[in-house]
This record gives sequence, structure tokens and C-alpha cells, in this order.
Amino acid sequence: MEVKIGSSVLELVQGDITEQDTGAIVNAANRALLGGGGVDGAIHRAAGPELLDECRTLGGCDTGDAVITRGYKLKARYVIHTVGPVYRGANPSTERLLESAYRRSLEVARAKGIRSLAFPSISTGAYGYPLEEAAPVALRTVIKFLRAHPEIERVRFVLYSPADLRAFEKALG
Ligand code: AR6
Repeated sequence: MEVKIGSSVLELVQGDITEQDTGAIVNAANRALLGGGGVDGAIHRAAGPELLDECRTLGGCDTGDAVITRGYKLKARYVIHTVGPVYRGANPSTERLLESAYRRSLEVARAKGIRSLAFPSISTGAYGYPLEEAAPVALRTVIKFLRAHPEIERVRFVLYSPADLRAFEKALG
């Protein structure tokens, strides 16, 4: 599924984020930035050990913030590491932190002149954020940013399972 937001394109696809050829891919990391499971583990495996070496120099990342590294063996030139909130029930501050993780990732991309990026669904794996609650927050934040910053030409959500893709498609609809 693909929609135009002004002159930019917002895409929803099922797939593996490590295979994306966008300028940057976004990692759903943790505050230590030293790797982990899920999408974080997959990105570190695909990028190779130099990614961890660079992450070690960064001194971590706050929840809701984002930092950038090179992509090493990935097709994407950069990895933007962001830290989503751990879900402990619906509440406005958790939602704001999820919003912030997407917005800061986009701001970091824009500051580097990156024109296309791919996001996983942040916080909806190990961090337990229900997909049906997270998808509208993710989409709304990205759409708002694209309306204000058409220099980001393409944002692709790469959803790992068919059910995840369906939840995002439903939210976009
Ligand atoms: N491509 C796209 N999406 C993926 C991939 C992949 N290769 N692999 C998993 N997903 P999670 P979180 C989906 O747990 O909830 C890590 O250990 C997955 O199905 O990766 O933000 C970090 O180090 C789910 O929908 O991230 C942190 O400690 C989504 O990616 C913690 O997990 C996010 O799941 C972060 O938890």
C-alpha cells in the first residue's frame, strides 16, 4: 500500500528491514545501544561487528530520542537508532514517547540530508506496545512530519508479519 503525502510517498510493506535500500533504516534499539533481540539483533547481524563498535562510542540514547551511525554491510548507508517506550498500559506519556521516537528519527534523517528511510514498528515487539494502538501513533507522526518537510521523499514502514501489515493498513485507511 502506498499513499502520497504532498510530494512525498508513504509506503506500507511486509518484509525484513535489513534488506531495505533506503538511505537509512531505523533500528528499534534500547538505551544502551549495545544490541539485543528482535529487529535490533537482525540489524546488527546484517551490518556486521563494526556497527557495535560505533555504537559503543555513543554512550547510549534516551527513550524517545534517536542517534545515527553508518550502515556498514547494509544496503542502507545509515542506521538511525531510536528507543521506544516500554508499554505498561495505555497512557499519554507513553504515547508521547512513541511519537517522539518517530519524530526524532525523522529529524536526525533530515539533518543528514537523508531523503528516504524505512521504519520497523517501534516498541511493538519486546516492549509490548499493542500494534493496534501503536500503528495510528506511528502513522500520524510520520504524516505530520512529511507535510512539514517534503525534502524527505519516501518513508517506508516495513512490517514483519502479515498481521502487522494489516494493522497498519487498517490504521492508514
Ligand atoms: N524487520 C522488520 N521488523 C522486524 C524484524 C525485521 N528483521 N525483526 C523483528 N521485527 P522488537 P521493540 C519486528 O522487539 O518492541 C530489542 O531486544 C517485530 O515483529 O524488535 O521496540 C532491543 O534491543 C516487532 O513488530 O523492538 C530492545 O531491547 C517490531 O519489529 C527491545 O528489543 C519491534 O519489535 C526493543 O523492543
